[in-house]
Amino acid sequence: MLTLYHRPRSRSSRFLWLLEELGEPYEIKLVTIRASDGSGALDPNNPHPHGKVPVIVHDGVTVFESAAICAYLTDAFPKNAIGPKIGDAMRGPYLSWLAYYAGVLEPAFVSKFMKVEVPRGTAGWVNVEEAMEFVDKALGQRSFIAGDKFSAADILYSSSFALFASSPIMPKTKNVDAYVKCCTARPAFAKAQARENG
Ligand SMILES: N[C@@H](CCC(=O)N[C@@H](CS)C(=O)NCC(=O)O)C(=O)O
Repeated sequence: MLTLYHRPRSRSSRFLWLLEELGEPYEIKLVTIRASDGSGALDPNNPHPHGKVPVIVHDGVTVFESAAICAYLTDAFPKNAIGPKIGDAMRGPYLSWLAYYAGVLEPAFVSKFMKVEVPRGTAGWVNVEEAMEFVDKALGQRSFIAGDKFSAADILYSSSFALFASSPIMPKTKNVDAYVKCCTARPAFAKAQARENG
């Protein structure tokens, strides 16, 4: 049994997309979360340690943090090859890009959103401009973020870039635009949108 704890239009939405890509049966449990405007509330039914989403429970095992959920699910459900297996040359890049998302890219975006300057040499991440220059270069060299094959890492990156498409926070580039269009044209993206509300 595989359960996604989900709040519509939040970071858990991209896991509907991943689950649709995997083609495995799953159930959605809608939960409430605390919103930045002070509304919302912790949900006692949510197993996440901080009451956040996403979190999944698979056969009694709880997994939280987006990058960890990607790695866990693509390892557990390899049928549709959405994540490279151990031994695949793309495995190292895949894990690197998953960790880079959580440890560098999200903190870079949040820093800019919060108008906090990223201290060079002290923070474990860099500013958005430097991170996006790296991402843009990578996407200029290959079709997807970790190689020439679509993976769960692309769900994290393309869904975030789609979200920031009209925001001044994100530097815009042709490579990123084309990448977002290509990833979100996948049938699983549309299927996930249809399940957004549970
Ligand atoms: N690092 C976490 C972030 C999860 C997160 O912050 N989710 C937001 C929704 S977009 C949330 O649940 N916020 C409610 C709260 O912070 O209490 C991940 O990527 O899984």
